Amino acid sequence: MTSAVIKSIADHFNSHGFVLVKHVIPHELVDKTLRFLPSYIDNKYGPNYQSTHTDNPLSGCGQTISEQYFVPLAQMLKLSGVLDAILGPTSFLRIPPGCRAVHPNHPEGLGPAHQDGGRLHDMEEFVTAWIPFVEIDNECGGLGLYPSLGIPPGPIPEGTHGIDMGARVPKPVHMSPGDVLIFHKWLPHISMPNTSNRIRYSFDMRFYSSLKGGQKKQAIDLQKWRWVNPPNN
Ligand SMILES: O=C(O)CCC(=O)C(=O)O
Repeated sequence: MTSAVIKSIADHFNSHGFVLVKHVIPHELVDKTLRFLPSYIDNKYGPNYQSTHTDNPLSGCGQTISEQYFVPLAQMLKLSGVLDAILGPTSFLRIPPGCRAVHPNHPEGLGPAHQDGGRLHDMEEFVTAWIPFVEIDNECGGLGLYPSLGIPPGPIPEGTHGIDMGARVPKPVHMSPGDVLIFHKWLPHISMPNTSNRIRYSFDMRFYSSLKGGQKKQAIDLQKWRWVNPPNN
């Protein structure tokens, strides 16, 4: 990626609170993940498994098994220069990344409108990277964004039905495997229904610049490529 492309990606993120980065994950990595995830999830949960917003199939997967699937994806993003341009010297990946399998006829997706920053209280500045492994179109759903709100400077109150968006319609983001959607921690978004006949496999990764005391999860140091614990844990 040239520095002009990286700058335009960062400019889009800064003015809209999100950016879609096309073709950043090589197809070999997408294919490798797709060879693993469906059988792993079937074996762990059975064929009728429905993701929820709070479970995570990669938890308990074992460091060496799971690492070989998500570390190369994080590496591609880090080495592209995009994360550093958006977040500053991006140094850590929260572990484990979210992992989703949203089945057909999941009419409400995984949950209502929310901000990641309003849910992950132990983290300060971070961005979320949403990485699908299947084609994301109107039927398969993916994430719906509310950029019309601008980037709110902090949490919008969230009730049991999420953030009240009134009559606002979420902006769908169409993506192909290999694309990555990066968004600000305060950007409201919603998990869209999957009305296709395909299972929607995706990862969501959180990247941040510094490791603070009080963070609950382990991280991968993206400079040294090793697992680290937050201080005082
Ligand atoms: O993958 C999805 O459908 C929802 C993911 C999401 O909302 C999130 O990562 O915050």
